[in-house]
Amino acid sequence: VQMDRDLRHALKNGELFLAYQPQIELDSGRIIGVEALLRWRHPQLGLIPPQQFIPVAESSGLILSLGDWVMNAACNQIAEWEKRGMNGFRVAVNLSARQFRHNHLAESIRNIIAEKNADPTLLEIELTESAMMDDTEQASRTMHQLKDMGIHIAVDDFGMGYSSLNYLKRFPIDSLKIDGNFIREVASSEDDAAIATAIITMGHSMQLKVIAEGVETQEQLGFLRARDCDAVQGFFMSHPMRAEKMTAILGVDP
Ligand code: G
Ligand code: G
Ligand code: MN
Ligand code: NA
Repeated sequence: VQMDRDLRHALKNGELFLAYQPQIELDSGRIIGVEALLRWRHPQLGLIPPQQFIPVAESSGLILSLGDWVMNAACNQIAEWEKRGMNGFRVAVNLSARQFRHNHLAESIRNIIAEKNADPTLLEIELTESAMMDDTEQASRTMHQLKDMGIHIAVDDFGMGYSSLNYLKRFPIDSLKIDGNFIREVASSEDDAAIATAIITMGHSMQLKVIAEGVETQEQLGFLRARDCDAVQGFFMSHPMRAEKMTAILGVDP
C-alpha cells in the first residue's frame, strides 16, 4: 500500500525515467535499437528495481498509468532521435500481461504516437509468451491492430513460458528474444547450447529475427555469432543508460 502510494506520487513528481540498453546487430556491428527499461529513483530509498515495483503496480492497476507514462516517454524519445537523423533506430517497450489485455491498448498507443509525432515503425512492443497465450483470440486481435499501425512485435523471455508453435506462426510476430537464462551457460552447457541453437534455427525458418539477451561474455557472443543469431543485448556490450548518454554514444547532435 505504501509503495503504491509512493509510486503514484513518483509518477507526478518526475521520479521515473527510462534507461536504454543497446541492441547490436551481429552482421554489421551497428546499434540497431534499444530496449527501454523503467527506472524509479525514490527520494529516500534510492533506485528501486522494477522487479519490486512493477508487480505492485500490476496488482493495484497503476500499471496502466505507468504504462502510459512509459509509452509517452519512449515515443518522445523516438521522435527526438528521429529528428537528429537516426534512421531506423528502434525503441522497444515492455508491456506486462495486464497492459496487453487492456481493451483500449492499441487506441491508446495510436494516440500517443500521433501526439508525439513518432514513426510507429520505430516502436517495438515486447510481450512475454504468457501474455500472448492467455487469451489467444484477444491477443491476436490486439497484435494485428498494432502490426497494422506498423509497430514491431517481439516475444520477450522466449523459451521460459509455454508458447504453442502454432500460435507463434499465426501471430504477427517480428522477432524472438532468447531469454538470458539460456545464454548464461550457453558456452558451457550442452543443453543450453542446444536450446539457444534450436530457437535461432526455428526463428529463422519462420522468418523471425532472433536476438539474445543477457550476453555477458566474449564466449557467449562468439557462440551466438557462430550460430547466426541476428542481434545481441547485454552487459558485455553495454549496460542500460540514460537517453543523453545514449545520444552521445551514437554521435549525433546533442
Ligand atoms: O532492467 P530490468 O531490471 O530493468 O527489468 C526488470 C523487469 O522489469 C524485466 O522483466 C522487464 O521486462 C520489466 N520492465 C522494465 N521496464 C518495464 C516497463 O516499462 N514496463 C513493464 N511492464 N515492464 C518493465
Ligand atoms: O524481462 P526482460 O528481458 O525485459 O528484462 C530485461 C532485464 O535484463 C533488465 O532488468 C535488464 O537490466 C537486465 N539485463 C540486461 N542485460 C543484462 C545482462 O547482460 N545480464 C543480466 N544478468 N541482466 C541483464
Ligand atoms: Mn524485455
Ligand atoms: Na527478457
